[in-house]
Amino acid sequence: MSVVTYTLENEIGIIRLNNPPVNALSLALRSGLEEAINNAQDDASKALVILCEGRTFIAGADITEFGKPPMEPSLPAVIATLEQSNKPIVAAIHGTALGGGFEVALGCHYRVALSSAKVGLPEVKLGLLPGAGGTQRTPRLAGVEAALELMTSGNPISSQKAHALNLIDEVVDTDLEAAAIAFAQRLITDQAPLKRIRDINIDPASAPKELFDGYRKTLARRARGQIAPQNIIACVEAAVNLPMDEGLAKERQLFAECLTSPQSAAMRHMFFAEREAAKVKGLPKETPLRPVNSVGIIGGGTMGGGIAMNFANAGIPVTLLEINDEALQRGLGIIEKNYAISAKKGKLSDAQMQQCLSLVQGSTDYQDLAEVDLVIEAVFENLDIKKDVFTKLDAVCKPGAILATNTSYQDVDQIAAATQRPQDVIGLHFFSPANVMKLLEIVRGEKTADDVIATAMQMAKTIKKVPVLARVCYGFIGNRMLQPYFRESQLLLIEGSTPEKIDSVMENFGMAMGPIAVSDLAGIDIGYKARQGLSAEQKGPAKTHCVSDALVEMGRLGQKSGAGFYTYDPETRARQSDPLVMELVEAQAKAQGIERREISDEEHLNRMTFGLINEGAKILEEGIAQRPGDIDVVYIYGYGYPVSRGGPMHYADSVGLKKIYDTICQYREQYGEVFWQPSALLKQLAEENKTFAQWAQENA
Ligand code: 3H9
Repeated sequence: MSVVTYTLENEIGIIRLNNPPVNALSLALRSGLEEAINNAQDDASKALVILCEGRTFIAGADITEFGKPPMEPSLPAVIATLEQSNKPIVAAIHGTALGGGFEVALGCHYRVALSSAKVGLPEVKLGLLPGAGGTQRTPRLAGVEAALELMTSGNPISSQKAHALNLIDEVVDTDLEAAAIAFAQRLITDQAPLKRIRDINIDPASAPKELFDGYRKTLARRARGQIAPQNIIACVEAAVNLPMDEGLAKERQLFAECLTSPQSAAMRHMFFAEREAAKVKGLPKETPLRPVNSVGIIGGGTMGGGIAMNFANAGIPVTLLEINDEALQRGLGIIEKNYAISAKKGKLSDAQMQQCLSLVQGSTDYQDLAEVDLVIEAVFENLDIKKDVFTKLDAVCKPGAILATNTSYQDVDQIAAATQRPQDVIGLHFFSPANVMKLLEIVRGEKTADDVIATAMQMAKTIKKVPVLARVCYGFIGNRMLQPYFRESQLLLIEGSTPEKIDSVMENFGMAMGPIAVSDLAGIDIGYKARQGLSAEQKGPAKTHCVSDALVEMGRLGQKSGAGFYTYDPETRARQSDPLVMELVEAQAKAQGIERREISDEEHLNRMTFGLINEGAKILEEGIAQRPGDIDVVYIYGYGYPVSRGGPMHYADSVGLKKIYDTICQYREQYGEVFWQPSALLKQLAEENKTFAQWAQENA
């Protein structure tokens, strides 16, 4: 079937695009569209309408084509053909008109959209800029500031908002096709002029230099180290100061710079990795799903409350269970407070807040969970307590209910064994704050049923989470990998570094926060408490935890006590260095017989990032994660890893696995096997000169 068809109906030429699933601008679509426009110039049509079949208008350039040799006609050339048409062209937009798709619409002379449609230029999220005239045409229609906002945020806007910004000419509630045809008919009747956006001039007074400077500064902070946002600003500046064709040339040049950058490769990798992660190997697409129309949550603490909010936000009623009335009221109070903060920030209306709150009911009686479809346990992180909760759930919950644990470390199989229905038990590991963080690790136990896994993956989408499937091991994917990362940060500290140095190396790399600052945020006492009762062997070498232990024993627990590795301003929570900490580090180093030395930035970076990678490779070889891309998704959505690096495993591929393996072997010689044991998979791939991405393809 052809991806582009053309019909002539009463003087209107209708061009239909049909390239499932999202009408991406593949070579076939570009050529077909160009040909249809060219042919229509000489036929009896007086106006043209571009319509899309399926669920959406064009969702953009075909991202799978990037990185391959370009194929003619290019998208800018097709859009030039559209714009130069001597007959008016109307774009009829439903679903989403994104990126190159919206640029096609901007190349048309008019745009009609359904009220449910969204338009946007999300290229920045792929490390790109709108490269088919979007940076030049958007500010001409919507003004410079709105265009900068649209393109540097990458967030789509509603058709109503786009209408208010002149980006859409007419918004209709139903029957888009009829409305677009009627619009075209009116153009013919009125002999309306061809409205070419290129003919609009931008008033330079609307775009003072300070506006661009302000954006440059803000984005340098918000999107640290990223090229695309800065290049977008340069393109919009060109739109103001240069004639259209020169502006387009500038856009081409800066688009090419982005496209060939490792940043864009990393972000495009993430786009596909996120979608791939939602798929479960070996599970047929048609696996039946269990209903999730009501949810019970056990534990009304920060975690349980946050989880409850996700379901209430999705319109699913929640019963929140606490041990007694006092704890319950406290839990419900926290939820109310969180909603009030969101409402104050304008993220939801008062009516929406009331609607969400009405969906959360409290209870102190397990019997109230008898009829719910899904229960999520979010109680204290202790195996015996969790097992006890599951035994109780097993006694009251209806057959077929999914019983989930939010544990971060505990053995899901042991928890499942506390019930008579281990096939219904699964791990749903939310990340704190659970109403904000996008990641959801879904942990399948040995006996978890396929339909429970499939339902959990689907449910994650319903509550707007990014799901990643894991198997059972201590810490699953994300927290297990943290161990060598934090271990190396502590070793670097005692061997010669400082908290500031360690954090700045990782923050310059792009991490949202360095490991030492994260330890302070999480609370240093957590690890300390976990170590109590362990044998010396279980605790591991003293030099990995002696500084933390000493800090806790001084009452420095991290941010919550106002001091940890850093001290914290009580008002702003800004961190400050504390000479006392360095005195303590030096004393501990002495006690451990360590001669502190100068450590290069490169060694800092490699020891911490290679620690993550080596553990990630072990997770793959053990089958804990399905794919390297899944690990990348975990780190980017759950641990503040920079998206422009594509996650630890993509970063590993960009560095080269042989280099990483050789360096780890050298660390093993230097620091001992107790810290560095190279993964067998890493060794194999290094020897075969392969990447994790190649391995993933071979094992798809
Ligand atoms: C661009 O346009 C550059 C230009 O400015 C300049 C050029 C010179 N290409 O997300 P879903 C696949 S850059 C190829 O699950 P949804 C996707 O991988 C582009 N494939 O559905 C998935 O495949 P699979 C700017 C694409 O309903 C399937 O379609 N545009 C593309 O949840 C379904 O996707 C964007 O960045 C694509 N462009 O969401 C928009 N888009 O089934 C990117 C999707 O094998 N797309 N696929 O896993 C989206 O944001 C969402 O896909 C969309 C639908 C909102 C459209």
